[in-house]
Amino acid sequence: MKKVITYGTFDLLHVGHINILRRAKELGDYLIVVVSTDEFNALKGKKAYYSYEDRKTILEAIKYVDEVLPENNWEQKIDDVKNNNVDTFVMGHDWTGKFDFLKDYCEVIYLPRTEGISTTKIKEDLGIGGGEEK
Ligand code: C2G
Repeated sequence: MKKVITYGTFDLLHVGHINILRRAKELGDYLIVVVSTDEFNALKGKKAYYSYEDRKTILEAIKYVDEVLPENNWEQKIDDVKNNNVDTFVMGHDWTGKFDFLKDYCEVIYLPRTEGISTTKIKEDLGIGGGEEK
């Protein structure tokens, strides 16, 4: 069974998130999504609208997603890959190069982002104030 892993905040779920989750799942048989806790988001300078628990519940309802784990820090990726026997790591190309250190442990693939949508854009368009989110 080919296992794929990806990371993110996945706040205010939108089609850009769905596109990368679908494409990540297409690369294997089992997709693990490691979603940022509220505490880790604070480290990322982000404040998600939905709590970690709600973002986890929403992700678990997506047919492409097989398992959701918490992302607590920047340092856990190697352990996550090893402990879950992951074959492929996937992120949007805004992260290109940033996780190449994982190439010693698994395949690393950066996929094009979906243009024209982001959590920040949603907040700004709604006049909620975007700012820190991509
Ligand atoms: N994404 C995308 N297209 C968009 C918006 C987001 O493909 N229009 C992708 C991002 O590239 C990322 C994933 O969706 O791979 C989740 O995006 P975010 O929730 O913004 O996650 P991020 O803040 O990039 O956190 O350790 C890694 C971090 O947790 C990644």
